[in-house]
Amino acid sequence: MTAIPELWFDPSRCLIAGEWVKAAAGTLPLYDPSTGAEIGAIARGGATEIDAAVTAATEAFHGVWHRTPAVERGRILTRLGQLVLERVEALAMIEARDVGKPYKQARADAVALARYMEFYGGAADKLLGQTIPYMDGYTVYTLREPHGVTGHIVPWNYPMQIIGRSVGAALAAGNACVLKPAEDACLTALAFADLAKQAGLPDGVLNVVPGLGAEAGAALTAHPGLHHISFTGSVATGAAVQIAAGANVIPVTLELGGKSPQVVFDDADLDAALPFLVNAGIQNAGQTCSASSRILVQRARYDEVVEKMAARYGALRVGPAVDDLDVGPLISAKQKGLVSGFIEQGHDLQLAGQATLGDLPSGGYYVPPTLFAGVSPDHTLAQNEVFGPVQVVIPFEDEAEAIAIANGTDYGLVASVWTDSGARQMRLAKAIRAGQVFLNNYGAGGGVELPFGGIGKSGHGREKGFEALYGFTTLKTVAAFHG
Ligand code: TXE
Repeated sequence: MTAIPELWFDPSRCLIAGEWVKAAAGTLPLYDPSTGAEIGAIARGGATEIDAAVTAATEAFHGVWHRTPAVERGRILTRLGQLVLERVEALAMIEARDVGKPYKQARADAVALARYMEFYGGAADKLLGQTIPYMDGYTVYTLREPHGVTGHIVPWNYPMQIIGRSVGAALAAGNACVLKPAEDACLTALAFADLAKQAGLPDGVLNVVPGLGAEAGAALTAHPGLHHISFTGSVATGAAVQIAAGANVIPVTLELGGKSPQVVFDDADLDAALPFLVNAGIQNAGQTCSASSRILVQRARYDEVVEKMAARYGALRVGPAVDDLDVGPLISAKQKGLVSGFIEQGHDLQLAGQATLGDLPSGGYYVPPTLFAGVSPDHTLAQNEVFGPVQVVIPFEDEAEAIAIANGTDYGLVASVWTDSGARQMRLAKAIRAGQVFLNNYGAGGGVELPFGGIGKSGHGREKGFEALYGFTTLKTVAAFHG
């Protein structure tokens, strides 16, 4: 077993009430996706640790955090952002090892985590209420107040970014948090919580309980002491989380992935579009909620787009995270099985392009990035989230058909439109059902300022930007009668 040299804390413990504690059920093995080797152990948190964490958060909320001035909460988050920046290289190395993410992509996540702390640190004291003109003799105003104790269930694909957008906003709004990171990737969550302690976050305001979804995750969602749950993950688990939250009548924010299209019209600037068409599908080995897995191309440019995308696929380099190539391994043997199954389901399609897997560590969770063309919009590969480096190209005739195909899945997270026509850009931006629409780009650099979330099976509620802050508060109306 090779330890991870960058770790400065014991990864086999939970952080509860400011103490690093062992889980009653012991530990779970930790694997390196690049090699499949066991490289350590993480805590197997369960109902006992979750209960202790919710109790600690409740006490910290009432005892200190709720009464900490917004400006001071902001200062702590800003300091935390600074500590994250000072540790960027270490955090990136840990994430690369834990998630199998090529180093530069992991580094970008660490920088984004710092940026979330800067943004929400700066926003903490700008969360304003309103005064409402009302009847003579009254003064009416609204207060934005924290929910109390918020639960955060985070997946393994972008741990640092998702913790940043969710925990960062919740803390800025004055909530105390219980974070359940994914069993496949919890190291940077623990590192972040340790840095938060160093930044001066009072004990118990942020508690981290790693563990299995069915154990720690289910215990958290069912806990009657929670006041809000933020979940990012699969549709099936998200639905279960919503049902559990319903039993306690608390609000949930769900971000459940997508089948996001890029729509390429015949007047598009293809040279500008091409890098985005492919990168948005293979970044993080396709394990991105906002991955673009459907490329819709108008008939006149269809052959050209397929040919150029296929050439890029042929040139993609796949390898261990530390080699920092274009595509790393998938997160787990389970995910490799899922994605390989999807690729097999494309046997009736045109295999337009595929990367070659070279000499790779035999135990690593690699799949070849794969491009299918001539795909009908109702094919299983055009309807279901693959969550691997697999894209389909679908031809269309005109604008009406493009809109119908773009909107023709259960999801609605992100979309982009490539066209020179300003009028068409405006029409498509309105017609496409998605939480974010990009015109002549994809993702806009993932800005922390930009509200993000889905409709349909992609979930509900908004993260990032100020919208997330509103979501982590409850609005109180105060009506004073003074005659
Ligand atoms: O997800 P889960 P998995 C999609 C993607 C992927 C599929 C399966 O399509 O192929 O989901 O991935 C916790 N109560 N996305 O199995 O189960 C779990 O411990 C409470 C898209 O990893 O949803 C982890 O912390 N929590 C997505 C988190 O939920 C539970 C990102 C996600 O796990 C739980 C990840 C339970 N009963 C996967 N069961 C995106 N939107 O980007 C599990 N968890």
